[in-house]
Parts: sequence; structure tokens; C-alpha cells
Amino acid sequence: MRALVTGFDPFGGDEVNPSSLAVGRLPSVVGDVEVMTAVLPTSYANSARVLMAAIDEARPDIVLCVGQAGGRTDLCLERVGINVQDARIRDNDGNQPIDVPVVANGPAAYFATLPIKACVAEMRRAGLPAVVSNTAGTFVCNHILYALMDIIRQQPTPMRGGFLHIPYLPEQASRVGGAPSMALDDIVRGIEIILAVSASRTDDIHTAEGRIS
Ligand code: PCA
Repeated sequence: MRALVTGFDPFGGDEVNPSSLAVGRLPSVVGDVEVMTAVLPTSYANSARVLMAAIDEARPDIVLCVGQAGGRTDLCLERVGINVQDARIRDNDGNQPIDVPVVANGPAAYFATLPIKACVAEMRRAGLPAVVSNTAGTFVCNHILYALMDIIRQQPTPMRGGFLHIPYLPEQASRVGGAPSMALDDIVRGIEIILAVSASRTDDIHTAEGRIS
């Protein structure tokens, strides 16, 4: 089993992005899963191209993209990516699309195909705050979840894909004031659990949605 895990570079004036920091801390093997990593630019125009190149190189069975969601309290495993780009702020290229589809004439949405409920249950058993989230927003993270599932749909071999939104680090939250945060070690542990659970649940990888409740 091989997994590709991606983070994003800092955006919106932040100096760090906990997603790329967490991905950088992952061991090269988690259980039976070989782990490859990449950092994506927070860019509507370029992130999917970089992701596609990383998938072509890694040939993974599992792809987990990770991004920062400042203000969220939990590890949020996303259920769905929607075919909308609607940016509240500019991305790292200065682009701010409003109500533009990710893929022209593409389906309205794609479901993630990781076993999201089983992953969330296991993270909680390990003492980590985790939830299934029903919206990845409409910024670059939603864009990449939709693009990921669109890429996977066109692969000759089956792959599971999904997206994890993570809170601020304590040092980021301390600058904002009043925002929730999570230690980097806990974020890394959550990612490792998602990889282990996903690798152990390959039975329905060929089904339409591939989700296990
Ligand atoms: N979070 C942003 C994009 C990059 C990231 O880490 C988002 O939630 O869309």
C-alpha cells in the first residue's frame, strides 16, 4: 500500500501552514503504508497540476490532501468537494474567482472515497477531536478535493481520496486571540490514523462512492 499525503503552503498572510508542517513530520512508513508527501501551492491555477504530477510519480493507493481551516475546533474529515470556486480572499497568485466552476460542465460534487466515519471514530478513540465535515468551503481546499476526485475518476487503477481540514496551531491562534487550536503532534497522529484505517478498509474501493459508514 502506498499513500500520497499533501499539505499547502502558507496563504492569506499567515507565516506557516500547519498542513505542510504536519505532512513534513510524517514518517516514511505508517503500519503497512508507505508514505509519500508533497506540498501544493495555495493557488487555484496551479495546485491541481502539482497534485496530478505527485500522483503520477507516487502511483498511490490512497491520496489524502490536508489544509488549514483557521477557526475550526476539530480535525475535519471532509465528505464532499463541490464544483464551485468562490473566494473570500485572494489566493497566492492574487486570484479571487467568484462563482466559477472547478471543472466546466463537471458534476456538481464528488464524494471523498476514504472511509470517513471509520477514520473519525478511530481518531476519537485515540482521544483526538475529530468530525465528519459536510463542507470544505469554496476556496482552494475545496477546489483541490474536487480536482483530486476528478483526477482519481480518470485513473486506470482504483485509488481512495479525501481531504482533512485542520485547526490553527497554538502559535497561530495566540496571534489571533479567541481562536481554537491543536498541537502539531496531535494533527500528525490524526493523519497517521486516517492512513492506517483507510489502508485496512480496501474492501469497497471499487464501489461507486467507496464510503463506509
Ligand atoms: N487552506 C485553504 C487553502 C489552503 C489551506 O491550507 C482552504 O481551506 O481552502
